[in-house]
Amino acid sequence: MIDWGGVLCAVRCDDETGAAFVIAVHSFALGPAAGGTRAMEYPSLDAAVLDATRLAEAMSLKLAVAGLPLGGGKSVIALPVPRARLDPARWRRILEIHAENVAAFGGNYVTGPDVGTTAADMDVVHECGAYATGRTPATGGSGSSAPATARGVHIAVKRAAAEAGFDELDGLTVLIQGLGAVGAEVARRVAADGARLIVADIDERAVTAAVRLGATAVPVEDVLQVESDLFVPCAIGGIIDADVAGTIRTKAIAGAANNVLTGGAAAEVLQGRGIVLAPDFIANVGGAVDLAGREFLGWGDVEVEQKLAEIGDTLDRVFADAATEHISTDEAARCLARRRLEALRTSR
Ligand code: NAD
Ligand code: PPY
Repeated sequence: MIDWGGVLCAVRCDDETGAAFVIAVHSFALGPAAGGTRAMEYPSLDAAVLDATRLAEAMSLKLAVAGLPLGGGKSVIALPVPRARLDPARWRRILEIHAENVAAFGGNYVTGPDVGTTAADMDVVHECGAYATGRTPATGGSGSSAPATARGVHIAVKRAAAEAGFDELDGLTVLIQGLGAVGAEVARRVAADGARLIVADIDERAVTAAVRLGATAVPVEDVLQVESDLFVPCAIGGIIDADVAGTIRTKAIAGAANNVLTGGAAAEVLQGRGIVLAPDFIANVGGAVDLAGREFLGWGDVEVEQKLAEIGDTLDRVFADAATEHISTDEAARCLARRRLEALRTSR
């Protein structure tokens, strides 16, 4: 059984395309549920369901901490083969079916891009009758959320560094896992701050671009053994369990990857070792702020940047609460999310 606590999880398996579709809604408490569409291969349907439910929960926490009037949701499309090997007609059909599923929620679940989907894919979902955020600007969407996410992660990296006793990033060794849309931009920003970059990505082209920025590349399988001042995970979740937390050689962790820890035990081990953890659902909220702020709340650049700046204050609050309560920063952040959710719910 999955220990979850969310509202509902819908699953559809399609023989024609070979894809399985999961939409998990963790909460409607603050409004319609929102969260992107992740499309990738999974070892099993159970693994896809588990990922969707955990990601939807992370969305609830993220949106509540940021005070955005939306619940948490997420879509997962478990692909029969890697996205790069799907022919365009089959991918189009997969998006059509996904749009049908999202539309069945009647506006109570809103999607957007995530790992494996793009703004152009959201155009297709929208055109097929389901509201999707993060469409291309040509079709009236707000475009990629990755730059805003990267700006927020950059703020979180600096605050986590400060909490670990570093006044600035200049001269620090920053290890970045994943140089995609978010990680590459974070890399540019921390390199501009004077940090020494160590990078890893399964995509050789992404690594080559970072090496041009002056980064040192390490093999992807070595990342969790490499020593750094700051570790910035921007690839996949579930990489830090209690064992890894016990051996990782860094002073602080702040990144974009959702659900970077496998659970609360890992957070406690990190806390016990004095490693600062900026909870991912605070550090990576920039994309949600950009999409939800612009498309639902009518925000422009000023409001988006103000909300991103709050990431630093929220982290300071979480670091202080964790110290006072003798709990991990992950637990302190979850408590803050619950308090803000309750306050928002009662003020509605
Ligand atoms: P992306 O797909 O553009 O980039 C991910 C990168 O990670 C790719 O370059 C990929 O090759 C690399 N990668 C995959 N597996 C790897 C591994 N084992 N080791 C090293 N590199 C690996 O995705 P993105 O938009 O940059 O998002 C990165 C992470 O941040 C994801 O976990 C995503 O869920 C999360 N996130 C993104 C946003 C956003 O606005 N894009 C918002 C919140 C959270
Ligand atoms: C994420 O932050 O992980 C998202 O999925 C962003 C998002 C927020 C609101 C609608 C769609 C996607």
